[in-house]
Amino acid sequence: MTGELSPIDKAKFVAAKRAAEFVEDGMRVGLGTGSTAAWLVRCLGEMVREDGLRIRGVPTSTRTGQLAREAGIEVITLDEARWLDVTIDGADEFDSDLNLIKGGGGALLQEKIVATASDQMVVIADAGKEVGTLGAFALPVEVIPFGASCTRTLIEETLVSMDVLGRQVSLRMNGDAPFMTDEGNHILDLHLKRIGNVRQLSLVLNQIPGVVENGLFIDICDTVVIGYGDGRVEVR
Ligand code: ABF
Repeated sequence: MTGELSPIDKAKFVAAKRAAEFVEDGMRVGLGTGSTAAWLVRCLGEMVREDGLRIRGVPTSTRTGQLAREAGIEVITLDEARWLDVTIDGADEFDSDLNLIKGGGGALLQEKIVATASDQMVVIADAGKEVGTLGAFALPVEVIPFGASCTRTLIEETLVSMDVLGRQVSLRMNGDAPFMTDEGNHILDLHLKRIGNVRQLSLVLNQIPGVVENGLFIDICDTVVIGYGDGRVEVR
């Protein structure tokens, strides 16, 4: 399954492989999105096909759903599952409190709903995702297309009153058109550099009409499995 991997892919793979140990027979599992989560789906698929592991997976995006089916994992909806035993997903940044920035892949809304509907959330990441303070990675905010430029203005005005260094906001594009999420929404990327008060920013952003959800995951993640390019793994 792995062949010869670059150090970054090896780090993602070993983190995913270790995190797969959190999954037990009969579990309902939230399946994350992104290149690290894709390794997890492949690992779980192998366990299903070769070890007879019986799980039901709830994907956090269309592409993860497709990958899971191809890997041989039974896919169900979150409503069918009702609740999940564990969700395993990647992240763009994590800090020492296990708070996260997610959404670089554009799937933050389903990722947050699925993670919140789980007994535990395990994040898998290469060591380069760890930061002292969240915010170097642009914070994704999912907004509905209606009035998106007004929503953007309100966000920019909000940032002026917050403890953030950067205030630039950009509309994520896919070629010449705005990027569309699985829910048919747009993503605004907030280039903040450093977020002083993640809890406050998350609350304030979600109060703005037009904002559906933001990519700050606070008090949601229980465990981070960190992979290193030399094959080491650390569980926190
Ligand atoms: C998802 O995929 C996202 O929340 C995050 O944006 C991204 C991480 O991608 P990768 O694992 O490819 O770095 O988990």
